[in-house]
Amino acid sequence: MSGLILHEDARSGNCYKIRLTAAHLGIALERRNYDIMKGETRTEEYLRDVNANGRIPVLQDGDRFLPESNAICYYLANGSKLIPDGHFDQADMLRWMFWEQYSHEPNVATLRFWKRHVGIEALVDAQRIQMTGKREAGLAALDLMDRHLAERKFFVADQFSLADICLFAYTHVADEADFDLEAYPDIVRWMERIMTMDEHVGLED
Ligand SMILES: N[C@@H](CCC(=O)N[C@@H](CS)C(=O)NCC(=O)O)C(=O)O
Repeated sequence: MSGLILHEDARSGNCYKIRLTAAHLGIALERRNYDIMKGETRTEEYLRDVNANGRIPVLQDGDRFLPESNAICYYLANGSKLIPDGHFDQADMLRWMFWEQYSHEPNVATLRFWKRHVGIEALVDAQRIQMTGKREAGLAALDLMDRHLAERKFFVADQFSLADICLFAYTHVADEADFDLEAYPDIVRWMERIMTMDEHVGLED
């Protein structure tokens, strides 16, 4: 790995995961910003040269381009302290990262995006219809996390790992989607543990 470039929109939690992983590992990233609200990841050039899927984040390593936030975190952290030893714990870490993408991010992050960036009044009917279901699924995700953390400091193997980083990214800003984090005391304690680590960086740093 050398001369890594992160193609991002700095407001995105998916991009923040990568900066947080890099900070914990002391990896330098050059940052290239795109405004997703202006369709800057949907241009012919971006689709051809960076990501045919039209989204950020993408990590560029030389002439290779890797999309998908959790895959990028895994690439940066492979063989590091952020991945537990043991095949079961490694798979369990991936379990939480897949769960984040299926059960957490599509609900918590999408509601945050609609509220904070699009604006509720600007939503189209198809999005409005989905709001109640996404809120219920977001509440269920936070509840599951809180119950899991009641008996643990971190998600997997009693150590800070990529599972924590990937889940922290959108959980710590869930209040921006009107989720009341005070209702989840074990999530709050877990977030405090993460935010007080020496290597921690914030979403807006
Ligand atoms: N599963 C992908 C999701 C990527 C994604 O949805 N990115 C959003 C911002 S968080 C995006 O690029 N939206 C712009 C667009 O779709 O035009 C990941 O984890 O990286």
